[in-house]
Amino acid sequence: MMKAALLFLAVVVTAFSPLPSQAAGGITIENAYSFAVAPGARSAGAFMTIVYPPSADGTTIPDRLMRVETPVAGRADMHTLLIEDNAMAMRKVDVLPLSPMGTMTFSPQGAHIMMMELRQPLVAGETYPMTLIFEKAGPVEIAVPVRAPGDIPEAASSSLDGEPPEEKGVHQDMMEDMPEHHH
Ligand SMILES: [Cu+2]
Repeated sequence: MMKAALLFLAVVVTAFSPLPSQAAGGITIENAYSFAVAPGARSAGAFMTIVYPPSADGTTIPDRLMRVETPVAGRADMHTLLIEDNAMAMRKVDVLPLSPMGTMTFSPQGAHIMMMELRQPLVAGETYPMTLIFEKAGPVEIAVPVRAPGDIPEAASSSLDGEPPEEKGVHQDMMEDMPEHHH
């Protein structure tokens, strides 16, 4: 009798757990989003927070993001932002080591996932599938909600230390300023 009740409770809890975060191998993806892009756009960014157990000694890399796949784009690259000659520069990286601290945030103002050769417009209110492939944890599948341009999720923007959400992320600015960086 007791066992049956517990089983029922477990099923209910599973059914009502929040949809946007999926876990695999201790990795959870939170607050994933993209901004809507018009038909004909060739590229779009994807942003999210990766949450996982921090390394025990505070220095070891817990895992590494090896690859990102999505059916909506020909390819999905990982970009980091760095200061180069006093200007922000994007750099494509083949592998992204996860911070020992236990969270890693992709944002319009920092590292991000850059989808290239878009196969379809991203429409606000819709979601699209994405798979993040980690070295140890393996593939983590998520559904990425598409938001209106500049509409950064509250939970994500609060982690930017009170910085006001910008109309355009650094990425878009740079795509316009740096012709050689048009993906
Ligand atoms: Cu980029």
